[in-house]
Amino acid sequence: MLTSVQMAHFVAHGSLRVDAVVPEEMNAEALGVLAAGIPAVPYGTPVPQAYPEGSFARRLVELPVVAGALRSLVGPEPTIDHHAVHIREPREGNAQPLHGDAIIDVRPDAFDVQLMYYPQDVTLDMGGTLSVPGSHLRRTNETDTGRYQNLLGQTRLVCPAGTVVFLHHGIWHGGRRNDSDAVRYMFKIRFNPTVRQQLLWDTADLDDPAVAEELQRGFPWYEGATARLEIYNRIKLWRALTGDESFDLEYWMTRSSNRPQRSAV
Ligand SMILES: O=C(O)CCC(=O)C(=O)O
Ligand SMILES: [Fe+2]
Repeated sequence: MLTSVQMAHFVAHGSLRVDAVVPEEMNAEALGVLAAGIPAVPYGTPVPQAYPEGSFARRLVELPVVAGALRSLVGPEPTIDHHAVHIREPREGNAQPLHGDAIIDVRPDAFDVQLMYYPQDVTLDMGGTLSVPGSHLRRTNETDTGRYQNLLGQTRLVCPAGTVVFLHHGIWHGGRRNDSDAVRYMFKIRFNPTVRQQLLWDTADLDDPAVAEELQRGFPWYEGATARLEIYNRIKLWRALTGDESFDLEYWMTRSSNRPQRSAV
């Protein structure tokens, strides 16, 4: 299970990365499995139906660290929205534009999680997935951000084999250009929650001051003032995740939601 500090990290960054969590034998197996392709399933298919017992994908999502993170973020029995094997071809000469996946989405208090699994070591020239930390709560629609070429603080994934990244569905991201001679594989699964996303993680450290520190993290591409709205959005999401309607950072939301109804006359 994730801790509250890790959840706060996810709420601030829009992602959580776990390096080399998938064992070597599975990574070796994955290259063949992903090259052959994993057939699509209908939207909303429960995990046991989408991935039969013993299948590669089922074993992947049942690895204890992966299962614990999913359970913490989307809860038990999520359904598969869709999945896809994403390949960046060797020296293919182009990158994907920056985008959010399938978003025309206005939910402030619930989110889908996208798992991205990399079976190989991904080096800087292999077209790792670029993402923009802290972009997930800033509403844009699909590829409307595609005109942005580079943002300060963006990360281009470089990782050891077996790395899994969990992403909020709103994160701005895109596959980069593969300048290497190797095919780059990534397997993505989007999960839809089927329960309220509230207190699903290991909450023992809920009052740890590191939670508020994580939630207030700034990113270099943010504007001076609008950046504060991102913190505001995170307060809203943290309230939904914890059920604590009085949670605040520096009194911001308490002040701006103050609409007294008591009449003085
Ligand atoms: O290949 C990648 O690294 C990202 C792929 C992706 O984001 C997509 O196709 O939606
Ligand atoms: Fe994408």
